Amino acid sequence: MLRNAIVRIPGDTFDKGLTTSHLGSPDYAQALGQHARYCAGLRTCGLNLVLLDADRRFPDSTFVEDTALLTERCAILTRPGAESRQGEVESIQSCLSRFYESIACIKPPGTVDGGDVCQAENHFWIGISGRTNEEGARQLSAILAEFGFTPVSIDIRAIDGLLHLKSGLAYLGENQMLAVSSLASHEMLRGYEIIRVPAGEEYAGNCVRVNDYVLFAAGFPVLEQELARLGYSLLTLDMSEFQKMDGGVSCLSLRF
Ligand code: CIR
Repeated sequence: MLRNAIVRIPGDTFDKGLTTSHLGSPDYAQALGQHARYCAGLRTCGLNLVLLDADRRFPDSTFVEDTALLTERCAILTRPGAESRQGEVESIQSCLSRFYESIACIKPPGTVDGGDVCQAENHFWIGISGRTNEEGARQLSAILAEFGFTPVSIDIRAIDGLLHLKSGLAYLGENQMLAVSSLASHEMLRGYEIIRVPAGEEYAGNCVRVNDYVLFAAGFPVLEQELARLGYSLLTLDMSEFQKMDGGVSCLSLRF
């Protein structure tokens, strides 16, 4: 059962963040509205929110997921792979000290983005990507193993279109994994029931199960209907302005 989420309001420099999407510049007022509705969605899932102020020094800082990994047994501060994002971690650290007695951290030269870490119960997949390097994955695995989890790394650098592992992979609970086609047949998913993201709806593969609901990006009707048919209760959110900055539903919060 998840109880809390940390979120950060986008700053007015949001459009200066990193992106590869070629979808145009985000509209700030619209992004604020979408963020507020995202927060309302988390509350509907039963979470208490820690709402951090906008930090205009860091354009990507609304994507808080990348700055930490929070589990029921431990908290780990990451070290984001993009240099422009490394300063985001400091304020997350002070926020986490309210919830966790001891906090581990990824040390140089390791880098990890939280978006590369996918948890299914006691198991973790760590994507080695353009952001998370082998040393970061090694450090993170060692910490997770110490707390009794089973971590494995998967190299996604050769897979087109995946910024992070969770750009194309989500654990929905009850042994069901949602995966884009480039990951769906991977041997690391053996033993799981795979729901394939339909071609053309890859962006919606980044969704997130929060207690009784799945937060899901609006505008991807085939996958939306399939998940509804499987019995999931979807909270559908307009994410257009975050998509322009390569961010998905999971990226906007740290849930624990
Ligand atoms: C970045 O490139 O770092 C941000 N513009 C988007 C981060 C998205 N985060 C995520 O997928 N976990």
